[in-house]
Amino acid sequence: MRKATISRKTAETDITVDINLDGTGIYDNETGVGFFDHMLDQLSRHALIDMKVRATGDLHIDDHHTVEDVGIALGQALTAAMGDKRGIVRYGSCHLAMDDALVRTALDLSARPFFIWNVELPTAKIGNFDTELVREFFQAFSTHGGITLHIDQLHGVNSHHIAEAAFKSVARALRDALETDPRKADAVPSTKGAL
Ligand SMILES: [Mn+2]
Repeated sequence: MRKATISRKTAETDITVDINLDGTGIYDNETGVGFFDHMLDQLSRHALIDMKVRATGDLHIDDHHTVEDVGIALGQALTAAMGDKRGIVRYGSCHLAMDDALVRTALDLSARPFFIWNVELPTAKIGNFDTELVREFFQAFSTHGGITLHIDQLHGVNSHHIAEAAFKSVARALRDALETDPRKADAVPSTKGAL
């Protein structure tokens, strides 16, 4: 089983993340930011990654540090759980439709963080949630997960749908990339021999 637990404490946030990449999408996420919990649940459920997140952050300031730092911790957990990446498919992509929203993700579990975010959320808020934090989360997750991550919005008018489609799209792409390649389960998927 590819599992990891990461605890990360700063003056701004105190976070514990528990993941199992070989799970079934069982989730239990409490960050104090309701919409963000809803998004983490999507990530877990559609990537089939068991995920437990507990975060206590300086929400009296705003949600920024909490969302960004969960992205950092989840990325670190992904890196730790993947280990040497032996046998994984490595690449994943997904066109994810959700009502008006259509979001495409293409990713490479390359250990070379690169982040493209071509998404415009039309409103500044979803409920109390600052929509700009969706980008901050994925930037942190890409950096610390060592993911080449391209997220492009093809359609969409509703911010909740676009954000949720982005999380689900990343989840499905991640699920595919993390699968074991049945034709090459014994090797690291790179001509370099290491990732
Ligand atoms: Mn929703």
